[in-house]
Amino acid sequence: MRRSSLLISLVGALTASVASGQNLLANPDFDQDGSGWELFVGSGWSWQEIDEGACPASGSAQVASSPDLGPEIASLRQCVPVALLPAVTASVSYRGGGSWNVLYVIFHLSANCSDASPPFSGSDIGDPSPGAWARLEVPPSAVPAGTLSLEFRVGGTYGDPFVVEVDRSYLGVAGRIFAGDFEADEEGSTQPCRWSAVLPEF
Ligand SMILES: [Ca+2]
Repeated sequence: MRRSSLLISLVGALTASVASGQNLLANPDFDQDGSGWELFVGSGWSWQEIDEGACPASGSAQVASSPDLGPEIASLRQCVPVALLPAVTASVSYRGGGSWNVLYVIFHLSANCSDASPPFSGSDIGDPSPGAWARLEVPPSAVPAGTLSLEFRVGGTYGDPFVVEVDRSYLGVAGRIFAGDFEADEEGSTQPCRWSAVLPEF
């Protein structure tokens, strides 16, 4: 086997564990709690029984802002250890928010998103959406060599205190395929809340 063919085979084998439409985030739909997520900047955050698609078996997160070197900022994040990903894309739904709201995917050379000055892969910025859910979409970006973790960070900024709600997050190699999973309520009963929806990405 030629060296280039061997290298391609090895890379293929090491990335084969991540399907192209697989969501790499834990608890991306906030179905029953806020596990897997942490506050980055803000006065606090909580899980709430309000779902972006009114699914009774799922909820969302609510993040309250706090002053950060001047403006009010609210930001929720999740760190995902990765290896040898060729590219990544991300999206999330939000409601409310500040004067501008943003989704970042941040590359880290450490495995726990602890780099002091990591390069930003990409971002999407949205206006305040007080009455309806809106969506932020980060286009596919190549993952630099040496990246060991990805930080998914969503939030907003405003001059006055504000609250932003977050739901239906996605981080993957290719675009999102399904609008949701089979959400399960507290009794374990699954509810296919979004399987009749038409996906706007297609
Ligand atoms: Ca949800």
